[in-house]
Amino acid sequence: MPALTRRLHAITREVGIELAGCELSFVARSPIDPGRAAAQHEAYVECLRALGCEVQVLPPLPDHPDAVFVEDTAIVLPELAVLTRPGAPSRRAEVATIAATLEPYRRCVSLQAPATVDGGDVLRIGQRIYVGQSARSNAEGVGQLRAAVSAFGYSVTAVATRDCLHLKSAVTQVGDNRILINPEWVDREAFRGYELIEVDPDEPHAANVLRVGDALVYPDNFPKTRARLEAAGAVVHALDVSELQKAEGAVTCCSLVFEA
Ligand code: CIR
Repeated sequence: MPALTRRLHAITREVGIELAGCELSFVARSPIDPGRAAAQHEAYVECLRALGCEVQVLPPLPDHPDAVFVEDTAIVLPELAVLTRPGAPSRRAEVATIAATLEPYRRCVSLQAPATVDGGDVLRIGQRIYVGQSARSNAEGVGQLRAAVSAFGYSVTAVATRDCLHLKSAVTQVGDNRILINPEWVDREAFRGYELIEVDPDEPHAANVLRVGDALVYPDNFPKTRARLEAAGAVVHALDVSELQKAEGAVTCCSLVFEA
């Protein structure tokens, strides 16, 4: 029998000129150079391509400074895509263009008011889906997401977060049964059964990793936590995303990666 080949598709969106007008919650506003951010984003796209993704790059969305952070607009599962209702009202109009982009690949269902969910709050590990109860994602959002996906065998669990924007600011998957976590921002107990790697205490923002296949795409400004990942055998592709970090973005938020 021929081996099955996994074709990974990644949806991204170019950085808009208005990035400096982004939403900010836990990061102090500082000057953002959109040209520099765009160059960093291009390197990110190239990294995804080098890791085997077919990358679709959408044009910037005028009047939507945060639209580069496409992760927040959808949860893409093998069986369907759930279009979110982002917690920040300024971001809700981003969803329609992502819906149109996803429709060739997945049946799409939409969360409805009063539900709010940001994709950054949704961590899927196999059939388990964890949803951060942050300022962006509410209990109604958890309920509607559960109703949409439980028929496919997924469990959906709400997880409290603190002092950070999203659940995936605090914890991401870095191996089949391994996660990287900042225990100051989310309780370890919520992830019992997984092997935990903790961020270095000097690098609280270091828990956000994008896993593509077995490779990890990772900001280049967390060397101490990176050393912990590499000591555990991880292959890390480090990128300068410093300008996107000023907009409270990181590496998972700039793409929707799924099997096409
Ligand atoms: C926001 O506050 O919505 C954006 N400035 C940053 C969103 C980052 N999204 C993510 O990490 N999933």
